[in-house]
Amino acid sequence: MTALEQKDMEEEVLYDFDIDETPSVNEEDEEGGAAVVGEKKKKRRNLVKVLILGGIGVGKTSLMNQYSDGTFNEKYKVTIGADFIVKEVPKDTEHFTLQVWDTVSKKEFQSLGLSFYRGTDCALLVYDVTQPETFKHLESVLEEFLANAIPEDEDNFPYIVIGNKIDKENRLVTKEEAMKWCKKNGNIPYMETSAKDGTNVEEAFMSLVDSMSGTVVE
Ligand SMILES: Nc1nc2c(ncn2[C@@H]2O[C@H](COP(=O)(O)OP(=O)(O)O)[C@@H](O)[C@H]2O)c(=O)[nH]1
Ligand SMILES: [Mg+2]
Repeated sequence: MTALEQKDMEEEVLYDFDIDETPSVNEEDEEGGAAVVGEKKKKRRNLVKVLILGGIGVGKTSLMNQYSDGTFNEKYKVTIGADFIVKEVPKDTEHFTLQVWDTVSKKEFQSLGLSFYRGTDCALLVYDVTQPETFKHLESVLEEFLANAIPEDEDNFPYIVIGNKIDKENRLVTKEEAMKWCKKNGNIPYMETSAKDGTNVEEAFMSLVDSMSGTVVE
C-alpha cells in the first residue's frame, strides 16, 4: 500500500461510534439466568475487555472475525469507527465473557476518546509479518496505549504481540526479531497467527484468558 493510498483510506473513516452505547454484557443471559437460580454465584461471569491494536491492514478485523465465527474475507474493508464482538469462554470451573474490540488505526483512534480505552483488561498488539513498517509501528502503538489507558500496573499489564499473516510467502520480519522486541519491552508473550487459515487464532485469545484467570471483573 502506498502512503497516499493509506492516507486516502484513513480519511474515509467516519466516526459514528458512540461510546455510551456500549451494552453491558454483564447482565444475566438465558444461560446464566434460569439455570443458575439458587446457586447464583457458582458460575461467575468474568468480563474481560480485550483491545486489538496495531497499524492499518495488519489483520485486526480479520483476527476478530476468525475468532468470532471462523470466517475470513480476502477483500479489504476499512473498519468504521470501532466494533466489538462478545464471546463466551468456559474455562475449567470459571466462565469468561470476552468483549473483543476491533479498532481503527492510530490516527482515528484518538478521536474515539479516552473512554474507549477505559477498563481495558488486556490487549493484542498486532503487526503483519510481511510489512516491516507495521512491526516498527508497534513501538508507538504501545506508547499510545499506555498514555491513554493508564493501566494500574503498567509493568504487568497482559499484552500479547501477534505476528499475523504467517500463511503468506513473502515474510519480512523474522520470529527472532519479533521475540527480541518483545523481550526488550517487558517480556511480552509472542505468538504468530494466520487470520486467513485460522492458525493460532483461538490459542492467542485463550492465552489472554489464561493470563486473566482468577481475576474477577464485575
Ligand atoms: N493472507 C492473509 N491475509 C490476511 C490475513 N489477515 C488479514 N489479511 C488480509 O489483509 C487485509 C487487511 O486485513 P484487515 O483485517 O482488514 O486489517 P485491519 O486494518 O488491521 O483491520 C485484508 O485484505 C485481509 O483479507 C492473514 O492472516 N493472511
Ligand atoms: Mg479493520
